[in-house]
Amino acid sequence: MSSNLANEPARVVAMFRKMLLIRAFEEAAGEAFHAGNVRGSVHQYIGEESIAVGICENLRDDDFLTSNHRGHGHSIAKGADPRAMMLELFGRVGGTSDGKGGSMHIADFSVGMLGANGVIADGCTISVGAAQSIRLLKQDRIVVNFIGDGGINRGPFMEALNWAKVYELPVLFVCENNQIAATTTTRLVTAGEGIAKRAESFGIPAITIDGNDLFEVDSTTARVVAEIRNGGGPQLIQAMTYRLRGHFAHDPADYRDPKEVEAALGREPMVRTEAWLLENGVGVDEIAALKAEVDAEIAGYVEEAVNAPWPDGSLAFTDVQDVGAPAYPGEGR
Ligand SMILES: Cc1ncc(C[n+]2csc(CCOP(=O)(O)OP(=O)(O)O)c2C)c(N)n1
Repeated sequence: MSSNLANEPARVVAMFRKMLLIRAFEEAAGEAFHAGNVRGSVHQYIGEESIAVGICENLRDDDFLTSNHRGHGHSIAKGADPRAMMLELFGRVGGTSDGKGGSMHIADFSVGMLGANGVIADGCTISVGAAQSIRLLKQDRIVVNFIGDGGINRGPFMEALNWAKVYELPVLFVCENNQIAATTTTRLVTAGEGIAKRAESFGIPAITIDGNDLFEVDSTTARVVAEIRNGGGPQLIQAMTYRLRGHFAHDPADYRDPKEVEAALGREPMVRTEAWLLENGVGVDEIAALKAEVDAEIAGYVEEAVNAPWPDGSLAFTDVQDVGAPAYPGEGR
């Protein structure tokens, strides 16, 4: 591991704490799903925490973020409130969208989190639209779009790359390459030489890094974000990683070679970051205290969410776009 971060142990501790918070949130979200408390799917971000944290620690609050179906980690890293997120997963009052969005539609405009998205690759085009607004308003914000390696095979990715480059928009595409899309090995369904080459074919600089190395993610992002903010146009980071759990909480992922999973466990970001901290003067007790603190924090949010009120049914059609959907029986229109 090498980056400026190495000279800033306190910053590493703060980033590690955020990674722990994401991990604890995801474990709790999975348990809540199995307990029947979460409607719909839960896609856990377990094993990829260093990417969200390493990227978002280099953003400003007023920078924008678009995400995908695996968006809890992105949202927490960008500063969304995990308490409100848990309420959202449970569909309760006080959730980020008062319970209407759920796991795949977490959004918090107060921290620039424009939304997770259940439609693969659709965050790409939203990010380009947001970047176009930044350009028109002559601001110096940037937009980060998180996309999976499966998402790069959908049309909106190509469309977004093209538009971003034609208008030299301030967008950072971050492809989290965990090498599998649902249950399909992505390499088997991807033509050409892959993600980075695809971006380069549009004239967009692309770099491939070890996404499980917090230090590499941090140093690369710091450089790339500065270049984009200074008007350098769009760029892409391909962050190599591995999804340690199934595609969603109810997927046992038994289609994977156990040896591959075991090898991945040895490279996982929590263990690596913790090892660095231990080697650099942070005590075992301090780390144990951090873990206990975040576990208690998340447990408190779960308890609150279990007991929180459901939204009033009369609010079902507020804050949602009504484009003339068919009337419900008895609605009288
Ligand atoms: C347009 C569209 N097609 C298919 C799906 C079903 N689907 C949900 S997640 C997923 C795989 C996504 O893989 P990737 O982009 O690599 O992200 P990862 O799950 O690995 O984080 C698919 C095919 C969808 N949600 N949207």
